[in-house]
Amino acid sequence: MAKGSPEFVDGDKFRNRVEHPKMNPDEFYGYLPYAPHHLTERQTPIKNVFSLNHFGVPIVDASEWRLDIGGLVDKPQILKLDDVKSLPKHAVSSMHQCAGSPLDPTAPKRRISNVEWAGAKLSDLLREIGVNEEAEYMWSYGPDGGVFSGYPQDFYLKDLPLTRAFQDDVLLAYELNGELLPNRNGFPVRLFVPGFYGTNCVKWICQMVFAKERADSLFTTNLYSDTIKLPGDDAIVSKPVWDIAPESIIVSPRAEEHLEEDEQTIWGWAWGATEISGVDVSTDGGESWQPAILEKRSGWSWQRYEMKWRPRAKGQFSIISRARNFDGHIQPMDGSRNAVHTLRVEVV
Ligand SMILES: Nc1nc2c(c(=O)[nH]1)N[C@H]1C(S)=C(S)[C@@H](COP(=O)(O)O)O[C@H]1N2
Ligand SMILES: [Mo]
Repeated sequence: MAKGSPEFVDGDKFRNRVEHPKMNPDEFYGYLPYAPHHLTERQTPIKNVFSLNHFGVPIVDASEWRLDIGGLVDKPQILKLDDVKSLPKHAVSSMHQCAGSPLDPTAPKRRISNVEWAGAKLSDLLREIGVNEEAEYMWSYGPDGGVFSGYPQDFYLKDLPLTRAFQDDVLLAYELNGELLPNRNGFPVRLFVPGFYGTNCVKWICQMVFAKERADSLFTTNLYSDTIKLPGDDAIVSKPVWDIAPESIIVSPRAEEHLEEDEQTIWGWAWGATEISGVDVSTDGGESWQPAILEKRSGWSWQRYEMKWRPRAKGQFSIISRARNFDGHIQPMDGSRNAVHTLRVEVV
């Protein structure tokens, strides 16, 4: 029996197994329709919102969609779409970011969008179902299965600490930028956890289980689990890929752009699980840095920064942006998913 398959968990936690929906496509599907210089708008239009699907895209009929809730709760139940829509509707504008390939977790991929999600607050539902005190985690299941990197899986399973799940900005979202979710973004209902990497935001969510322990499955404790070494300690510990690390991109100029020798505006976006406190920009490949002007964070949205720059000569320049947060965490130069964004331009 494969870990991460529903049989791996107590049978009585799974009263109503959802059949696998049909998938189109029925294999890994990445939709990455932009380059950094296209991200000029504060709200990313749906056509430019990236999408990542380990097994493909389930096509779920809204009238047949069910959310089976069980485990350590007072009132296990099966919800329909109308039940979710009958809860007060709440919108959250937020950064949305993929953590990158779980097979190459230190490679920066810059799969990002800044969008508005709307739906029910998960916390409203959690209060209604009466989550028991001993529960520590919420396991979320997507109905999509298949083979990922050689591992067969029946479901896409993730877990969330309940301390996070109870915060009232976590959504069972059914709208993206004011429209119904596109299939690839989780129609009809997906989880959205602002400040957590996209991998945690289970799409087409069909089952939630409340448990004392973490879910031991392919996408929880195997993949999307960073190994880190604590300072002054030889032990290697693993850390789930939850909070988004501080990061920034350069929107303008674009890579390989030819610039005039007069004043330029270098600008872009910065974000993280907590507010970004500063962005520094280098125009000489990291030898020197100047602070950019940075707006304050509003909600969970990305923050715009800009810096004026007057090139003093013709030739090639390497531009880098580097964000940091109030805890002093700063983007590394390389070797990490949130490594700095660097590009070259030519002053002519
Ligand atoms: N059920 C399910 N949920 C999923 C995934 C998936 O493959 N299956 N991919 C995750 C990953 S890795 C990311 S980055 C986000 C992408 O969300 P989006 O396609 O709406 O941008 O969905 C997450 N939720
Ligand atoms: Mo992702």
